[in-house]
Amino acid sequence: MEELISRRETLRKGLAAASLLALMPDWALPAMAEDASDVPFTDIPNTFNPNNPNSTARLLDIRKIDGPITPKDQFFGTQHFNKPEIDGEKYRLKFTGLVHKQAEYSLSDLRAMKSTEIINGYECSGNSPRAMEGLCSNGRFTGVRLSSILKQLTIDPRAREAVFLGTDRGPLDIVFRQQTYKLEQQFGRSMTLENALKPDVMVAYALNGEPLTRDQGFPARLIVPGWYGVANVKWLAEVHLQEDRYLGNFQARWYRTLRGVGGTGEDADPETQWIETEVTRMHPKSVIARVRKTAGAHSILGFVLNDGTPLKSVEVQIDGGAWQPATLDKSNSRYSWKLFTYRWEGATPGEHTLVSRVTDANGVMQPEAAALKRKKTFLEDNGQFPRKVMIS
Ligand SMILES: Nc1nc2c(c(=O)[nH]1)N[C@H]1C(S)=C(S)[C@@H](COP(=O)(O)O)O[C@H]1N2
Ligand SMILES: [Mo]
Repeated sequence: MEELISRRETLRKGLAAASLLALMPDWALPAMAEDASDVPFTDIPNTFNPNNPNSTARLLDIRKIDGPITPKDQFFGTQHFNKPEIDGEKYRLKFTGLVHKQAEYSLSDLRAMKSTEIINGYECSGNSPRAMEGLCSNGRFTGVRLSSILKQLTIDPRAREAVFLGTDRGPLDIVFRQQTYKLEQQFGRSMTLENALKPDVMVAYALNGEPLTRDQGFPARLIVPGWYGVANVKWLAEVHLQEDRYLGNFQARWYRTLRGVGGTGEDADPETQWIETEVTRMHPKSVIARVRKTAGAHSILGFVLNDGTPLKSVEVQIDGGAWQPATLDKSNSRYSWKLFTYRWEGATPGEHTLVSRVTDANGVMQPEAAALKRKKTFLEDNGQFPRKVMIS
């Protein structure tokens, strides 16, 4: 960071041309690049393979983050069923249910509408240290505001719920009491109409300025900034407005969290209440992604994911010492991931433990992993992630 600032200052003094300054990268990693080398993490299992050909998921190797935007060909990817191959010419996005004008749009119809862009960083709600926190990315999405389409169609005042159906489908076990029904199901998610009409929710057809790939939901997908990845329905086929709650498998069952609240934290404590909640907005999480050795010191780079609430602080702790403030990157925006750097002075040879924590403006602090003990189900793991590095 300091290097970058002084480089900018030199330029500022030496160059009258403000336009050249605008070309300077507006983020911190380039400062770490010159004569810098990666410090190895010792906490990564030998079996870790972000591009495992036997897995349907692709992870981002966070050690390779080298800019604010995840390149399109490194973007993480995951889904439950098949990845439908859709003909962009034949594609139609349908709007059904409680709208006065039912409608369908082709991809070129969508592209012809007034477009909007947002930088959105998100993670799968199953992301965790087990996946080396690689089920996340940060991209620039282009599309059409969902609210502007819906308003054109005139929403029936009875509508309360927006259901988003993908083109993908597959076999599911639907359990009802003692019965299991083996059924072919379409991927579906929902949210309240109020949430669906928030101005940042969009039907996106491009990532980083290029069409979505098949894996990324071609031709169009939903993007719900600040929410866990599952809200971002890919291969979007239909938006259906209804009055009642939608209780599809991926809404009511697979994406919920069971946790204890109240009491002292012991399972036996009668004060403990067990609550089950839907997976919606991202809980604040920070992750140390990369450590670089520079001429005078070491540079720690990490990212924060959250629901868009402004941040109060990101802090780094080394070997159990005092928490130190990290520097948030200039490239950060409301719904992007928030990159941070920390300049680590005087690192001694040997193994060290580095951990970060984020606190948002509402005072919500990323918990220690142990504090999540009463979260019984594995989704929404935003615990602090202590990393081990070897300094040579
Ligand atoms: N149609 C459809 N959309 C989907 C899914 C799916 O299975 N089907 N998976 C969701 C989940 S769980 C996640 S985390 C994100 C992943 O988005 P990405 O593959 O673009 O990274 O897609 C979401 N959208
Ligand atoms: Mo996910």
